[in-house]
Amino acid sequence: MDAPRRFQVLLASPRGFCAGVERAIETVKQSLEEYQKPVYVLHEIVHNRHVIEELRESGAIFVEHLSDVPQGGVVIFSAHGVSKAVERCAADLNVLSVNATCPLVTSVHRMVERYHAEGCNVLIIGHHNHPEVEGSAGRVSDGVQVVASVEEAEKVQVENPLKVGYVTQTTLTQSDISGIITTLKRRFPDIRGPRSNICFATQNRQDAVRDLAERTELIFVVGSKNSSNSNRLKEVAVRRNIPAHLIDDASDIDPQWLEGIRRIGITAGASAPERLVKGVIDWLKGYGDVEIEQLKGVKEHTHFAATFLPKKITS
Ligand code: 10D
Ligand code: SF4
Repeated sequence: MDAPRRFQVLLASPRGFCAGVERAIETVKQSLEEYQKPVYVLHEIVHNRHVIEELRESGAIFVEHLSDVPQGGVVIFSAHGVSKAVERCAADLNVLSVNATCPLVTSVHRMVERYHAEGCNVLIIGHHNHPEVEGSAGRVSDGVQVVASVEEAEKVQVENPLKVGYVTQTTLTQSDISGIITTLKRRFPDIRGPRSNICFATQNRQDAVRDLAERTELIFVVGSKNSSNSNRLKEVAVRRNIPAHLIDDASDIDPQWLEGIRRIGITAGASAPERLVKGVIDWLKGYGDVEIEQLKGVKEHTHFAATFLPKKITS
């Protein structure tokens, strides 16, 4: 008979929900209590399948178009933020909008608006078609382009090379953006922009995975496939030559991944609930003895109060 398997499981710290995600989910929950159901949410409130399923069961209706919200209805804008056109359209359609955009994304919006008001072309370093990038680009009417790679940074054309500003998506890695920023600075020496807009929560979770990768042979990143920050956590591990898998929950685990593995690291993206991490640990317990160690990491104290809910539309 085979000897029982033993796993040492190391948990990254910090991991899971960030302050912006907690606030966004709380905003949906409060809205469900405050307004007559149903409450509509434009786009997934955060990019996590389990969070969406849970809120859907509580009465939230997720839509991709404002035209799917009935007149007089309530619509919540997701944590990733929206364009000015979406805000205007909601007002025109006479729907009550509740803004669950993370305040750190809103500060990127303000930066885009300021550069534009000062006559700059604005370059948004980030992923094409990601809702945060689309929302940031849509804060101004023109003069914005998305730059997703060094190749795109080499080719991008601006009206006046002396008047250019850039911002970045909040959930990238420093190594994703450094080559792009270097290229832009070489081409447009007067370009203005921050070191990055990568947020503290994204950075802390990446630093924690680096720590995890030093001590483990395999890493599970709990998070959904459309979650940018969760994908970046997997990349951080893979770049350190540690096999890593992005899993929605324990049911995604292929037991073959565990062949010859003793030390397993677990982390979770900023939109992944902690109960899913517990589910992975419980699943591993079904495979052998599990010894758990919680790594020490940066403590996060940031809390964003939930969105102020406007009064119901009565007419
Ligand atoms: O895809 P993502 O990482 O931007 O979003 P997710 O909903 O997974 O996590 C929260 C991050 C936000 C809202 C972007 F700031
Ligand atoms: Fe806000 Fe950062 Fe969380 Fe995005 S990952 S919601 S920017 S705190």
